[in-house]
Amino acid sequence: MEVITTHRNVDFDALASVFAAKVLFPNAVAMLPQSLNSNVRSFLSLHKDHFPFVTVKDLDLNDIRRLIVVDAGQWSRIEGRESLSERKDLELFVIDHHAPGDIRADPLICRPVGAAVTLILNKVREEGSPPLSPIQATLFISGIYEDTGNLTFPSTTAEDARAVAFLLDQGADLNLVRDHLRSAYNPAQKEILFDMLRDERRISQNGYDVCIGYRRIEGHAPGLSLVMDMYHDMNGADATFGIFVDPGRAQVIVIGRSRPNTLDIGAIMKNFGGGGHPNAGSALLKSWTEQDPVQWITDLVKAGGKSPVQIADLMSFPVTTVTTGTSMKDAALLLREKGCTGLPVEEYGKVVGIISRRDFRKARKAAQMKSPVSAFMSSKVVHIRPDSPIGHAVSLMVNHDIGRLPVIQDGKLIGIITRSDAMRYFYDLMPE
Ligand SMILES: [Mn+2]
Repeated sequence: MEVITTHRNVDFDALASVFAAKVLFPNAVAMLPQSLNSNVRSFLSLHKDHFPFVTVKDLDLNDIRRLIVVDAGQWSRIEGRESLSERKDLELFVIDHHAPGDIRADPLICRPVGAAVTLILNKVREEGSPPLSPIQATLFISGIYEDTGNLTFPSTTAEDARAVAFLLDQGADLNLVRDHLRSAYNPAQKEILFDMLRDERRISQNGYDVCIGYRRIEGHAPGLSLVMDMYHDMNGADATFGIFVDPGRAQVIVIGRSRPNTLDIGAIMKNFGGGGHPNAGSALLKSWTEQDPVQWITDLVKAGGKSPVQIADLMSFPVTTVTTGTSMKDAALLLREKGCTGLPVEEYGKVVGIISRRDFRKARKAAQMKSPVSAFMSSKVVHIRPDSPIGHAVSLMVNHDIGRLPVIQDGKLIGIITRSDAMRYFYDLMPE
């Protein structure tokens, strides 16, 4: 028997991948784990006839000759792995878009695209399979939209967009997609969210603002990842962790979210046998000994947080400065000569102001150009430390509407970082 399966807590990409794989392997049986995300569960209750499936309980796993695993590469995520992972005679085929896991398969298709179903649809197109039904196309496009945040997550590739175009050609219905992906937000989730907001802890780690929510749960608590999405949106931190402790089952679920270019959540979760993407991930821990959650996350971030690019790596130095007594005219000449848009103003070796192009507009009269820069400079100096992450520089510039930040260490000016330095970093325009 040929069986297609996927990871526990089936989401739309996993479900779409299973049924797209069924286009490639029409004789295979779709076997879904018993834990389904709530929106997938409601989708299936309506579409059972179009997408028939079995569970582990319906099959004798020894009858499986060939196992096709989609959207997962790790045995720990597969239901029935106890009897499947040790089988020597089992033919394995994996199609996945996560970092390679421990399922040794041949063939193995594993590339970092936004959604696993994209990889399968590539094969479907290559093989020139018969046209998809609009119902299939709608399910498959839901998988791509969910895993790529409607093609906005940084993990999205041109391949994902091409797969979307292909599915729209096949009649995918975007009105239905919105409906499928709308998550049920029930009173239990609301209660968890409110408790977490009331009792949140914040730490600063590796230069990042990290928010930690901690809550006890009892038994199965569906929709925690939705709770975490909302919690992360609301608390505005660089990274957010939710620690959900279930004393009855002696297990802990850790879910993380982060803003782009901050902490790599997937890498952190991997240290704990979990996984995910740079901006979202989770892990299930089977042992928990009442540690202080804040300390625990601090250690976890320290151990798994990729050392971020720091201001010191991007700043320019040495910095051209003027003193408070420099005339506006001389400062203007210096600006033009250096081709920059602003200069720090120093007095006795300390930065006391910034004079920028904007300030020169205020001093249009010729007489005013003879005044010292101290008359026109802005003396509110927002500065940054060299070991801060680049994300902090960007939020300071945006919040204060400024284009440059002096980099100050031990009271001394050691560099300057500008908006264009930050842009260069974000758009990968680093000079070779
Ligand atoms: Mn996926």
